[in-house]
Amino acid sequence: MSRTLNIGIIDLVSKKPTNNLFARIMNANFASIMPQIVGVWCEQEGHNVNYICYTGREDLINDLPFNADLVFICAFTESSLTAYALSNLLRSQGSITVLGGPHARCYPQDALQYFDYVVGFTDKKIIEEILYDCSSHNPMGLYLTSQKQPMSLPGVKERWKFIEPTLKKAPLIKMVPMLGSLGCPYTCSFCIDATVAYQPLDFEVMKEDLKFLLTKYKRPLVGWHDPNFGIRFDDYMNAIEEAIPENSIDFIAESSLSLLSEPHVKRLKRNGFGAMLPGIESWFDLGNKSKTGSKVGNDKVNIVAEQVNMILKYIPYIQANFVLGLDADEGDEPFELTKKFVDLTPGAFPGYSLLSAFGQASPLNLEYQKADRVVPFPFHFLDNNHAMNVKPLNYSWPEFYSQIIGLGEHTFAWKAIAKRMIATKAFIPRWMNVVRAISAEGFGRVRYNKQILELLNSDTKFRDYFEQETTVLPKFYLNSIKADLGPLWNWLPDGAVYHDHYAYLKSDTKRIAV
Ligand code: B12
Ligand code: SF4
Repeated sequence: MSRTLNIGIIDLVSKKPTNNLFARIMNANFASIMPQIVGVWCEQEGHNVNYICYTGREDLINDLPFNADLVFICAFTESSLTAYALSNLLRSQGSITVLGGPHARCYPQDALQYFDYVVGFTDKKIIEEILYDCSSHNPMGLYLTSQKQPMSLPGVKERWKFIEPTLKKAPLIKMVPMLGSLGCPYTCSFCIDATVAYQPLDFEVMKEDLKFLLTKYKRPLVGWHDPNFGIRFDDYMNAIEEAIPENSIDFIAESSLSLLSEPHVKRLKRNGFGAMLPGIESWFDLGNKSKTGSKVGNDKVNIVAEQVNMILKYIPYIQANFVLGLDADEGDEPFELTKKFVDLTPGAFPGYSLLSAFGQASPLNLEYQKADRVVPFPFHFLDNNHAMNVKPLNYSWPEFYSQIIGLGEHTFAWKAIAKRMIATKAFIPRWMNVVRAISAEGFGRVRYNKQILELLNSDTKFRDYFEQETTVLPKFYLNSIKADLGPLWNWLPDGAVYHDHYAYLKSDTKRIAV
């Protein structure tokens, strides 16, 4: 029997301290599932686990597990610099560090410089290997990944000891994270799951978990983390209907429009689904996932708006997701059509993401790297909003920023906010829409984008960086990282602000050569 280890697990939901209203209400609800699962697996192997979900409200440095032999950190790319600094600090105290999560999947080549282990697809065997080896790998970490996503994962019941303290930090809404499937049968070229096969997890575990939750909360709220919820729609619904009384749990899920026909939506409503997040993405591309086929432009807007309004008759909260800056977009039309969509569907909240090439997330990113269109913005800004790291094909940078500012102003004008309030009948969805519009996501983002446009027009060095004429990072970005990291800035390893934005292309070329 190997020795008992003290294990620390840090889930970085936030990359910095925050007092933002939306973050205070929601961050604890955005905890990831995998760090909790890793906790369960480590305890099953007889180790002691100290789990921390960092929501931006805690004193992170003070709470760090300094006595840990091994620390797992889960980070999105936006929080990777925070993770790098934490790893450096913890290693200086003698801990071995492991990075998992979206950043590790997208940028393993970079992360290996700062961690002892970096993991991709993770099953229990991978964790057992790390627990067994548990040794320093410096200056280059060890990269471990399974061939595919795990076939089964511990459910809510086993993760409860980590879920409960996390949700105690959520003041109003308490959302339990659940997972029913991995991968996706669709192949949207920009998506991390475009090449990951769809697989449902065990429906029996899911049924047990739903029953268990009813013993914990009077009316639980479940947030499904499935990349595309409801692919095997009838199997899912049958399982929910067999497990719990009708409409006894509230559910939130991300699903594609092609799955949200009226009979499906009626069944979702009967089963307590209160919020859906369908991806529309573009008026000129990706018609398969909205089942609009060859219809594009204005025709697609009309069909999709009608469907979204139909869904809103049954489901009180809809977030319609768009990707801005796709290659299929050109001129004013895509933005004008989105404004029209906002007017036609006043009850829906539009979620805008800037086209982002997250390292090796999808094969399309290779094409962007080959075409030399990737701008090496520091990871800290790669959150789909604070930087677009793919040079737009059909817009100059100022044109593009003018368009997204115009769209933001239209979407978050007081008139639009009022129309959204009137069209949203349920209390929490109505106020959630207002909070989102007036905080960082709405007003804040318009303000931020105006600042970027102003700098693009007035500061030559800033513009040169966007135009790939220099790789010298503008002060604007450097100062912002320093401010966000606070005392952790001193622990950020030298050079970590920069990364090789061709790493995926280089590793792919090497793979082909081998
Ligand atoms: C569910 C989801 C959410 C949920 C839940 C987030 C959460 N904390 O888990 C919500 C809606 C809150 C969300 C928010 C955001 N998301 Co999101 N989200 C997803 C989605 C659809 C599924 C991810 C998932 O849980 N899959 C199931 C898990 C089990 O599988 P997996 O992620 O592949 O993880 C495997 C391995 O990576 C590993 N692993 C994962 N975590 C860990 C942790 C440890 C310690 C270890 C050892 C291993 C490990 O094990 C898993 C099994 O093999 C993905 C897209 C997709 N199709 O995958 C985007 C995705 C992860 N999100 C993304 C982004 C950008 C965001 C936001 C920044 C968007 C925004 N601007 O607000 C925020 C950030 C939120 C935050 N900081 O917590 C990007 C991340 C890219 C990146 N490199 O950072 C993705 C990939 C989508 C995209 N744009 O391409 N998201
Ligand atoms: S439908 Fe969603 S999860 Fe599936 S490939 Fe497209 S974007 Fe990714």
